Amino acid sequence: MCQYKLSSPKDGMHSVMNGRWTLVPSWHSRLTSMSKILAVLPCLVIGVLQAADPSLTTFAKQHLTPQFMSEGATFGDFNRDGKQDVVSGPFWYAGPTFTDKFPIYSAIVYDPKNYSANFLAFAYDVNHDHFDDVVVFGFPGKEVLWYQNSGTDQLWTKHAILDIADNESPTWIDMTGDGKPEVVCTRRGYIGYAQADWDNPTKPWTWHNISAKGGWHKFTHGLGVGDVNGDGRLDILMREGWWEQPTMLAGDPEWVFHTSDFGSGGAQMLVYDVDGDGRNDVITSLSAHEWGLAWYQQQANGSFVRQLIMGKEKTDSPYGVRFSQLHAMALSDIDGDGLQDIVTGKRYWAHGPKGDPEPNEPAVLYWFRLTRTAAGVHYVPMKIDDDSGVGTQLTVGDLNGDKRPDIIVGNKKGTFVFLHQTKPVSFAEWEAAQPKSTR
Ligand SMILES: [Ca+2]
Ligand SMILES: [Ca+2]
Ligand SMILES: [Ca+2]
Ligand SMILES: [Ca+2]
Repeated sequence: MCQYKLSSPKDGMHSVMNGRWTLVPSWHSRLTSMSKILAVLPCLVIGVLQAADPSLTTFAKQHLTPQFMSEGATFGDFNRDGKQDVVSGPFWYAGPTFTDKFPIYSAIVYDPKNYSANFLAFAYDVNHDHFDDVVVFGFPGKEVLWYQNSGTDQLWTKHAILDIADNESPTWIDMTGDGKPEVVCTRRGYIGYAQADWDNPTKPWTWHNISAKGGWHKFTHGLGVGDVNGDGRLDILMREGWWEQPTMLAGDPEWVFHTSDFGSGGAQMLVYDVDGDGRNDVITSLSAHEWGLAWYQQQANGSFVRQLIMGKEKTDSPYGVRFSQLHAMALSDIDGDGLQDIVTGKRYWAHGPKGDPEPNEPAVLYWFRLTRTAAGVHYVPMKIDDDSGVGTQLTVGDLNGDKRPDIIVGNKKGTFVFLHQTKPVSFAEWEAAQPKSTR
């Protein structure tokens, strides 16, 4: 047994970091004529003064393993060396190289035509010993566990959080605002959350219903947590609407339900003010096993209007891009322009090589760059890779400490890290690299 080498503890670095460049492309993309350039000359001068030359965002791909052991992945500092490490399935991979792996539990390699028992993972120091532990959501409808970091190369101790977590996009987030995360999912037909006794997180966690009983089951798709109405409290979303977190949670009051049509059930539902009008909007995959990506623009009266980003037909996208099965989503400001972009991709072989639309098309990974112009809001699809895709969870965060967001994927093609890189280019090179409108 050997102990992980310790130095400079650095806990809980999971916030997505904003980049700090590409000011130039953000306004350059808006300028298509000299008249426009002249009209914004004062801003242009400021932009030139503030910004470096334009940069292209690319990602260096690392395939940590081709073996299918999970459909989620995340990161934490598991050996307390100040470097972020990757975890997916039974192994964590030591940063910054991710070439050495260490076991958490006994590994099972699955046939990609079947399913793993590890769908999502989150890193958190559950027992406050300064070692990040790992929370694992198993197969939909099965248990949620936390694995206690052994601090050695010995297997970690397994603890129960919840016997049943229904829904295919359950999550781990501080929804109540007490500074500690909860498990949010559905269970036995109710939406709710599980809370630890943080003085002893190995004790059974307490489940709280927040809804009336519904028809939700273990394979129900689509779930999100975000502040839909902007009152500072996080609400819960599913495809049929959202539940408003009340001012007080004591006594488990039923949350007020607001009906809305957010598609037929996607993945992680994201809440963000896409158009910058002060009202939060909703971004979601329209169907986890079929087609579609949209944002739902919140109106002044609280209703939502669907704005399609990508659909079933190539003509649905202004850039002619289409792919199926967006079963994992995340928000991150990939290009550092201050606007949160979307990271998603195609789930590879969700139901094997013959199930669902186009299971054998390239397993792509994309970021969709949010762009606001005088003409409105749109997303520019930027391809990252075409031989990885997603599973049921992807994580975006700064793995290597350069303050630029990296991407981690675990799925039936294995475990992947995509390290963010920037390449200074000329305006002409930058323009040539941009997806072209097909309209
Ligand atoms: Ca580390
Ligand atoms: Ca709220
Ligand atoms: Ca808005
Ligand atoms: Ca951005």
